[in-house]
Amino acid sequence: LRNLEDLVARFFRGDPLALARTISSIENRDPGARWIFERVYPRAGNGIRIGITGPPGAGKSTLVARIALLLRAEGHRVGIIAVDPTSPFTGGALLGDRIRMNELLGEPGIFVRSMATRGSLGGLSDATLEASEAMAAFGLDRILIETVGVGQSELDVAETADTTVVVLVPESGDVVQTMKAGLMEIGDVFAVNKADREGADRLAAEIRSTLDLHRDGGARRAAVVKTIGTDGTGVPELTRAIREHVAEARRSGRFEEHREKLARTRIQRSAESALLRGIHADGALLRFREDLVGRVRRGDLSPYAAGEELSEAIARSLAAHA
Ligand SMILES: Nc1nc2c(ncn2[C@@H]2O[C@H](COP(=O)(O)OP(=O)(O)O)[C@@H](O)[C@H]2O)c(=O)[nH]1
Ligand SMILES: [Mg+2]
Repeated sequence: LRNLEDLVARFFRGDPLALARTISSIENRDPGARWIFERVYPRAGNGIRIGITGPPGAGKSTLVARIALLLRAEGHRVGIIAVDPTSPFTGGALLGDRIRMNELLGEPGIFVRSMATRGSLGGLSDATLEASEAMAAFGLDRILIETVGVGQSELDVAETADTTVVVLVPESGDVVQTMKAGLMEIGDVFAVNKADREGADRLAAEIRSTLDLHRDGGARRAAVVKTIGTDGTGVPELTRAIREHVAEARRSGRFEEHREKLARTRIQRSAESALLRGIHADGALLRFREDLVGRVRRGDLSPYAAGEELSEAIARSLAAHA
């Protein structure tokens, strides 16, 4: 505990090594991680999370690096989390462009971290969200979270980010494929990157008309911005679109609504897993569950009715212990 207290003290004194240690302990699910998180969470409110998702190779990392430098120039302190299941953190290689990455790593006020999705259900892990909260508590007020838009991870990034940027490129296919991948619904801002290549104008127009088609009532259409990550063209406009989305969400109350929804989900999941742990620690409940398994297998009871019986037994057990 002395070591943990020392770590937290260094963390709040602004020592970046303490932030790195904290994130590692969160990622490894160290025994002390929860203790640290309890101290960190109350101060995590001021970090805005910006999710950047899209297919591999679309230029997410390149854009993240550019956005980070712009935000830094505006006076923000920036955290970057790269969630990349394929490449481990290998210094310069992570952001594709070594020079730019080194530029970021040398920049005070920018903190870069990569994380694996290891152990999660293919989505953005709880650890990623907690790491972003540690960064916020550390005083990083803009946190960019890059995730590869495959599987479920893009849905999770939309759940946890305040603003979601979907990065598409002319060669990543048409809007129909993008919709199938679930990316159209989650984008608050769309970047049509590699605008130096043929087809960018057409893709941007297609995205705009698809968004118009699916827009309800007076809702604002998501911004669609053409960018060239490699030379920075369009990145100021992209950064502005992100800022405007955050401001608009704050005005309309959707920002708070979204964060409340996330809090509700986390509380619910935490309570569910505590209850599950409770069952596994309770021999009588486990025996009752095995008895239910037998009855379900014999066809005496449906699995749903058995689930109801088990939950009633849990409730009785909780009441008895209260
Ligand atoms: N032609 C072109 N190449 C780009 C652009 N943006 C990024 N790239 C290149 O695309 C490749 C993949 O970029 P990266 O940022 O690693 O993509 P990520 O997998 O989405 O993170 C790299 O070689 C980049 O230099 C762009 O606007 N135009
Ligand atoms: Mg990348």
